[in-house]
Amino acid sequence: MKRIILHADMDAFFAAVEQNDNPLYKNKPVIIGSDPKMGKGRGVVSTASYEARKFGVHSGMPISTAFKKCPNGIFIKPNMKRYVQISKVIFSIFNTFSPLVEGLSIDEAFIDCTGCKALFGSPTEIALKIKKKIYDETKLTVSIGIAGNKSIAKILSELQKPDGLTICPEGEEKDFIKNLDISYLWGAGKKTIEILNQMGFSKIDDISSKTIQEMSHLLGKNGEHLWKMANGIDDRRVVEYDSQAKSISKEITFDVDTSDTKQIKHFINILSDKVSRKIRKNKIFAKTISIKLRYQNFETITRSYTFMNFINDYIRIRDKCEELFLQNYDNSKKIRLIGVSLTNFSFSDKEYNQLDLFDMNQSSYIINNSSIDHILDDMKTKYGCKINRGSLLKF
Ligand code: TTP
Ligand code: MG
Repeated sequence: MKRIILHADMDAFFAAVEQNDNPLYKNKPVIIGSDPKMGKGRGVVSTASYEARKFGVHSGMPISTAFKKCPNGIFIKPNMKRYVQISKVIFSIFNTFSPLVEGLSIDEAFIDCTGCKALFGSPTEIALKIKKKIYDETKLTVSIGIAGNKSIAKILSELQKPDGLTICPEGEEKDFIKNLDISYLWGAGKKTIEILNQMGFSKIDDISSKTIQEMSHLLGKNGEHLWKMANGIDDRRVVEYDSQAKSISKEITFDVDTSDTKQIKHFINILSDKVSRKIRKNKIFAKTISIKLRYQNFETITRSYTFMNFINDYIRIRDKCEELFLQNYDNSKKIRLIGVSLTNFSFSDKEYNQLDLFDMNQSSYIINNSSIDHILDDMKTKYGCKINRGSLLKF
């Protein structure tokens, strides 16, 4: 089935939030960043309202330069707490349209709407609904690009900012972007653009008209990547992951408080399976494991362990959680809630398994179990949740 990917990016996010919160700033050049100190400040601009951009002010510019360009601008220090609060509202709106939302930053996300047609209408209708809901709930505008893959959708959301909506018809990806500047390509950093400009590349077409071998010869792996992007080729999935999430956790409150170690260990098994499955699904590896125990009197303790390497397999997560539990549980008390969480992440597309060098006697055991993890992940995807490890069945 053809994919429908939306890329949504809020317009002048920090500045727009400030303009909303203070009506005096509306339609004025607002510059978010450090104190300009009358042109002597040393920080940089976080972002600028579209009114300030007309003076040539933009993100990353020294605040002293911004002051020179726009001396009558309204300079405001960032209020991250407020922006995070609004970001949460926006992401929860994205999630009402699809479970597959991949946050890229505080104000932008990919939303995979493949299969959402019956529920929410055509891709354009979905995008309009998202825009309206965001506006209704926050009074902010968002620009959306719609395409069959991530990189084209991302380029498209930029094209008609602010309050834009751009859709690329299926099969026209390459033509749609060919006349754009190479800086639009996702993955073309400042340095790469400089190098490409020096080589005479300026439009995306200058890259797509070369062969992949020529681009690889010029820029190695990045050359191949840019060639694919320039030709509208991008198979990367939207991964259900909030880039700002710093932990993945699962917890359970017992129906009846318990001190039955066997029962608690059984639930540690289940929680370990759930968190490990979630990180594998999102191609995340974690280094730190924590358990949380809440006793009957609500006293709560958390205990953590950090591995030498990044891991994502059920067995090591479960074994360590059990160990942490047995070492720290005061069995004179009943437990009300138990939780398992993973933090300290690394992202990788590689399905590799780094083994703890100091734990080589466990190596084959872990490799075997990792293979079982992947087989079970695949089977669960195909056949639902009825298939499980024996250890997760009744205790
Ligand atoms: P962007 O989405 O890159 O920019 P924007 O939302 O301000 O403007 P646009 O309409 O072009 O999307 O970044 C989102 C927020 O992240 C931005 O409002 C402020 C912050 N930010 C920085 O703090 N520093 C930076 O260099 C950039 C690019 C963004
Ligand atoms: Mg933005």
